[in-house]
Amino acid sequence: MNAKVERTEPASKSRIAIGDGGWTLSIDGPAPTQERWAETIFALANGAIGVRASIDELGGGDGSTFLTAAYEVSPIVYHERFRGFAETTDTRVPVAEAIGLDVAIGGSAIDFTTASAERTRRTLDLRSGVLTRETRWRLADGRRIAVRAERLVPLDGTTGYARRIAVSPIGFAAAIALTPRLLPAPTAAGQADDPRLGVNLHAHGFAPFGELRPEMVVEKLRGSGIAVAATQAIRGETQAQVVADGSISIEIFTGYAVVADATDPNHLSDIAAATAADLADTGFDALVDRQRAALDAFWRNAVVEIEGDEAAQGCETAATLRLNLFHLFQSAGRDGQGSAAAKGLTGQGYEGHYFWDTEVFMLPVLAVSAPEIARAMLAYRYATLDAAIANARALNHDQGALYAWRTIAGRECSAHYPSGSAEYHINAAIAYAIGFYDKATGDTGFLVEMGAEMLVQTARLWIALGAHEARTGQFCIRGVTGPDEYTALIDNNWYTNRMAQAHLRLAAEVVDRVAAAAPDAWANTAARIGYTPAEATAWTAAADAMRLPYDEKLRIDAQDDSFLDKPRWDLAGTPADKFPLLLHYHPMTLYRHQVAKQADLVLGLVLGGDGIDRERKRRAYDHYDSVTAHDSTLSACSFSILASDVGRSDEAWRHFRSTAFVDVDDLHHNTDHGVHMAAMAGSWLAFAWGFGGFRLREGAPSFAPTLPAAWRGYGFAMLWRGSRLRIDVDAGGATYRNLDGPAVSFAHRDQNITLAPGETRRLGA
Ligand code: IFM
Repeated sequence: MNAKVERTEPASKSRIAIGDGGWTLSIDGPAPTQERWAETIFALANGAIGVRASIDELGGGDGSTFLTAAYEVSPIVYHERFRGFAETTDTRVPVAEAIGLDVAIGGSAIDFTTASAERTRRTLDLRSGVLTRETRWRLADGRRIAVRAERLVPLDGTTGYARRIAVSPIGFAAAIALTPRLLPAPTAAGQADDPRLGVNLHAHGFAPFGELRPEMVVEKLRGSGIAVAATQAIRGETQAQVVADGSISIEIFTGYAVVADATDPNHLSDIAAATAADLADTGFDALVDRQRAALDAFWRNAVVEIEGDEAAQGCETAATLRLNLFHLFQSAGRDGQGSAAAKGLTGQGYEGHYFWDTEVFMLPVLAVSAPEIARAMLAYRYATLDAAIANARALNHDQGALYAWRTIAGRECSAHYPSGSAEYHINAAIAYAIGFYDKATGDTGFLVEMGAEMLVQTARLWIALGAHEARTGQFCIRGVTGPDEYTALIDNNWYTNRMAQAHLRLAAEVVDRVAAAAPDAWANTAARIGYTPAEATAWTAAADAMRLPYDEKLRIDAQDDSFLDKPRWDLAGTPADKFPLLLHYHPMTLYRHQVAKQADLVLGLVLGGDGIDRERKRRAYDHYDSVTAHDSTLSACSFSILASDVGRSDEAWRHFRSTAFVDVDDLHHNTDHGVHMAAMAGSWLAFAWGFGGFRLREGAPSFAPTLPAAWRGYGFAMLWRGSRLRIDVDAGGATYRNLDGPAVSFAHRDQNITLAPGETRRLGA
């Protein structure tokens, strides 16, 4: 075990209080230094817009609002630019701020920066999706007012949000006026010394677009040409004579419009105004009802129940897992034009980019809880397939597609290719997600329309990149970087090769299946992309001969051809303040050592561990745990899942908590940049895949549940090909229920089970 670097110390001491049986979460305060953390944790989104939980009265000007479709494109400035380097980067920048509220009492505007918040409580209700904040202010003149602000972002993907704000003078009567504030977009955060944040946009960013108009902000990004308009509609009287302890309440509806290559600012304003007006016509209460219905549907599939002893705070864990799922559900794109970014829509971290996180960690969770969203995420990748083909050509591959390591619009945005463009495993991640989605939904229509073509183009890349070695005949993939970003440009990364192997087999299988299911459609696609059956033969041959390095001396699978020969980094002797290593050591220093940033081989054994016996996995687990810094939040969940698999239950629990509480406890000290979506999704994977032992075996679900010592029982559910399967685990065994939908088949350990609609089966431990 590598306790020295384990993230268990919360940076945030302001704990979250749980209510309503684990369905509401509240933050009191917090201390001013934790304000950015609280804003992130309770950010609301709907895949098209994200709004941080900023305080309305203080609000505006610090980057609270993001739109999926609003991103800047700016040049990457290199001192030495070589051929094929990424030329520009996309940056999701904060847009015009409508979050602020001016309050005037007796005609004088209140300056809330001189007031003190005696009490602030934010409460997020996971069933209604409403964030409520109550603040009691002591004003500079000693009088007190109470503010209650409710907020929701409609989950249907509207580019807008709704608020209801009530202000009460405590113990005095007064004329009160409320004026919603609307500010131009603030400047995006610069990168400084932390590569996990944004870039310096220099001369880029928003500029006014069209004539200035009251109550409307219209701006255009100088680089991308994307324009954004924002406006508000109000319901209720904005001024009133309020009796002592009475209140004035208004509803504010903010609408945005975002248009690429806009030429007419008035058109943009009209769209924003219509969005705000639509929301206002519906009204806050009706929006809450709709929101509740959308969330009810999600929670029916995304069940998390934990029966825990008090010491383990079972309820707290369940609520945290639900919060993580809530973020995942609300952040993912619904329209096929965007997906789920590493930070969702909650902050400026990683420039709002999409990485492999989306397909390996997030999508499998949504495929079994909100499959229509998973489909939309794959549709986004399909929409950027041409950019992936262009990217492959830029890297001198004469066939196939290589998805960008990090991107918004599809172009490669990574300026540091050793831990960027060299991470070819992103192609396998997308293929894996297609395969998982297909198995979970049986949506052959998706394969016909998009999936098969994506698989073909991405499979071709492995053939362009790798080769059968003359001496051994093995298919080798050289000069790539695996998930571990402290080891770069190596040969035969086990994870990459294993995933590529599965990818090549999947592509061959899907092409056959689609050709049989939709011969005409497939004939058209095949002709358009120049596919020939000889390609599938080559894919299968490459998969069969794939090199998967193994160390005979240590009797473990090797991360790559050279990793195990390098000197080990002294993790235990590295001072705690030198983590994450990436902020303190030159990358080349790290590359020369046997030290992993994150799960690499271990993730390979989770996703591609079929046919590898438990003892061999256990030896690998022990070795790689001892050389992993866990400097990426993507690491802990894979370690937890493999630890469960190999019977290291204490370790499974420890890593589970590191992934589950990553943002709630700010374990990596940067939740203010945005939540860690992969780790949040990973917490459910560590729960259902780890403790529940879920895996795909020959295309069907299989479970091997274990019970963490701290709990009396737990339950989860998944949608599988239209059936809602619920699994409850306790010390005596597991109960499986087919809650609704057709008969469903799965394995419980080695036993094959089919449950008829409505059937329940209890199976021993
Ligand atoms: O995709 C990850 C990568 O694996 C590690 N660095 C952060 C990226 C975004 O989460």
